[in-house]
Amino acid sequence: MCTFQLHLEAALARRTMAEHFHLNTPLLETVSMSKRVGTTVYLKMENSQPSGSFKIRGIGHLCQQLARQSKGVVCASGGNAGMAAAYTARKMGVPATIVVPSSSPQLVVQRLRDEGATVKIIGKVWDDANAEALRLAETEGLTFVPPFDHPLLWQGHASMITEVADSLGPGVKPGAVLVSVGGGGLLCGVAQGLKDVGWTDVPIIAMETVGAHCFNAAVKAGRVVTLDDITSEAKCLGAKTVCRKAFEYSQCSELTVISELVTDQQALQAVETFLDEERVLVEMACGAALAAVYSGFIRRLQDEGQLPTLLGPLLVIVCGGSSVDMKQLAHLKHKLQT
Ligand code: PLV
Repeated sequence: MCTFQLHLEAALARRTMAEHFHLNTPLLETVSMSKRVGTTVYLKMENSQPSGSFKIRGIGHLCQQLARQSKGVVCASGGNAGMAAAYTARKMGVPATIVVPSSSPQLVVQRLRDEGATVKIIGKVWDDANAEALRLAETEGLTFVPPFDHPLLWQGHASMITEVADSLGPGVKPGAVLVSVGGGGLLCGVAQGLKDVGWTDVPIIAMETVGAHCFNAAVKAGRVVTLDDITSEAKCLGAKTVCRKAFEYSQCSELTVISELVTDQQALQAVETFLDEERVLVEMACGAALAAVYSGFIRRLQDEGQLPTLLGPLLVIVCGGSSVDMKQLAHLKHKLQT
């Protein structure tokens, strides 16, 4: 390739980077969580992204690559992937159709409409909505935006780890990374990010709620399996089948992935504690990861020898989520008490 072409490629790459839709989010040290775990805990505040969650990283990146000439995008979502797709589409001047299951709260539907999306409510769980999104992509010629299963999404999500490496500076490395798992896109992005920055020895703790535990079920079965139903209230973790790449990461010797479950009550309690102590409201999908700290799982993993007693800084991906407000929080509290 000639020098001119190389310069052109580099300039184009820089332009693509400069045009990304996500923000470089803050990395905050939390004293109250650090006290609980006995090591410094850092929060990667993905809740502060436009559209309310980390999803904008991968979906923004994917849409830039695939939807520039699109007549419209279609995305099936528990809520947050849809929010990211609707936001990105609005910025790109492309129409967005978001298909959500009936289990998504009304406030999500309203927020999607506020973003300018056409919202369709189809089926009971995300998998039903996804079948409709695939059908619409096919029949209407729309660009299909998958919420978790695509290499471009993982590449986009990986940027959060690169940012963490920049924020921590040379010579500082996390002792472990804590993430929530729905369909496994965040897990794949974090795994890729760890590889990108040479942190493959940093274990990933993958958290799900009981009743939305497709990754844990796959790890236990030794193969990708499909759950019969989603019974957890953490609806944004509610994919019945985890993506193959996430399962492969759990099996590969290059990385350590520890899969753990919490109850809905623990995830909700974590949301409340996080609100009280960090003054930030996130949804239960994110609470699943936070519960690993608040419910003592990290300490237990240390006691069991799965994590070192002298653990380096714990990195918590605060994945965020828009499917929550005070009314929804009260509703969930009431539902999970009875
Ligand atoms: N939510 C997806 C999949 O739902 C969605 O459509 O929005 N934290 C939050 C706040 C999320 O919204 C999600 C995924 C996750 C964590 C898990 O990410 P994943 O799916 O990449 O593992 C069915």
